[in-house]
Amino acid sequence: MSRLVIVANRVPNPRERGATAGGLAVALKDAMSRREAMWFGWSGQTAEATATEPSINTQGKLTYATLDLGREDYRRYYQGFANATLWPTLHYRLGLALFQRADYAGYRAVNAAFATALAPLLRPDDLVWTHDFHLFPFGAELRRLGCRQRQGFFLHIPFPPFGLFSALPKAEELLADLAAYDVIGVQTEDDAANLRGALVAVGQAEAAERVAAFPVGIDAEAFRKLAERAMDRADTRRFSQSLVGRDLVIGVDRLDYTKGLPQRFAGYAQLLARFKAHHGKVTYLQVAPVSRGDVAQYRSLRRELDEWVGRINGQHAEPDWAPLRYMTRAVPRPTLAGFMRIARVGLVTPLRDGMNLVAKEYVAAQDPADPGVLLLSRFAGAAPQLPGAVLVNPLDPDAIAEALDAALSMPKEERVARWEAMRPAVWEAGARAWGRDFLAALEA
Ligand code: ADQ
Repeated sequence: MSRLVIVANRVPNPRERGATAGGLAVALKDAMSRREAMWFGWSGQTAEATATEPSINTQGKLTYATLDLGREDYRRYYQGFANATLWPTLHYRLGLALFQRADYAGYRAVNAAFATALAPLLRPDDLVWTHDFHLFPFGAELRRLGCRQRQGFFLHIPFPPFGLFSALPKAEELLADLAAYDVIGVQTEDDAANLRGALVAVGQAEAAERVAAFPVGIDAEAFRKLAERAMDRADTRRFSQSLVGRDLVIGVDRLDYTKGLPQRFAGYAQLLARFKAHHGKVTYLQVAPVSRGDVAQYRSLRRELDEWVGRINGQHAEPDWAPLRYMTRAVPRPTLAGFMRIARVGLVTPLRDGMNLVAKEYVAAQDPADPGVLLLSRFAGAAPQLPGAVLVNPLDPDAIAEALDAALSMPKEERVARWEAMRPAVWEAGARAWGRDFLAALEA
């Protein structure tokens, strides 16, 4: 079996165990545990200048090869072009996208520097699998250095229609770079159609034929066990007791403007204002660890959410009941799994999301005999895969309130039927199937 080389912006630190917020690390674990593998990318550290030689750390069959980023490169490539230009654009939020040529130059320079650092470590029959929007040009940079290995690319976030993407200066260059990859994977059929359309529009019809959808899944059985075992944990029991019989609604997201949190809070406020039956009977816990806290839009979102929390609790709380509990810390996975199992409603309302693994984790965590209801944005990549979810338009707080009312009042029979309808997709289209299918396409 040939070695698998995973290239991603961020390589997890093998010495750091415990809570990681971020879908990529979760989804790749399985693909890498099965063969000899190397994980190459940024160390997460900054230095005076971007390193030219990776530091190498081998643990059994897995080698970590990481580079520190220079501070200026970090600002231009990571904070700038990746997070302030591509992230909003690919999530259909052109109004939030900032474009600066110097950022784009930094983005290209880091992609080139990464390729120069990886090339000497490659063996002729390696499979190189590059991930996500940070690294569109990476494959083309490797080709420029004469690397002939099979190369795959997977985009974890949405790809919008060409009319929107083409507003991005340098859109054509980025699309042309994708032609270097032998397989180009995206999450959904909609993303695939959009990306094919864009490639055809810029004269890359041949590359368009290499685009296919590979929806990311989770290790559902492992998450189910985690959730079941969590019922015996002290933190789960303490939390459960603190609810004193009230129904729990749970939200778990990185604190990001794509996740629809202000609209979600507005929807919950509408529920409390319009559906008095739930007054004093429901608790909503939102866990939203701060992410990209050094990017301006994320700081203003955080302030906006702080205000919402104060307003909702200020208006609706009773001395012995706070309708909304809000945490901006990461929570360890076992604790999170237990909280999801206790929750009567999983509230997952991103404005756009490549896939959204939290939706699948919520389904996996449920007790089959008495499952909760998944309330899901129709704009999450997971929506077409989860037919038992209650689908909502995440931009419409009234609709969120009505869906919450319906979910909280739903009889057990319907909850069980809906959960059963989602079980096959969550278990069978899991993390393992995703890695296997993508690698099979890459090896073909
Ligand atoms: P993310 O935008 O990070 O991922 P998501 O798919 O929901 O979103 O994955 C987040 C992961 O981090 C989940 O496993 C979740 O449990 C965990 N997590 C979230 N909040 C947490 C918290 N407070 N504490 C601890 N863990 C937390 C990107 C794309 C997604 C795509 C994934 C995978 O944006 O659309 O599904 O990659 O491809």
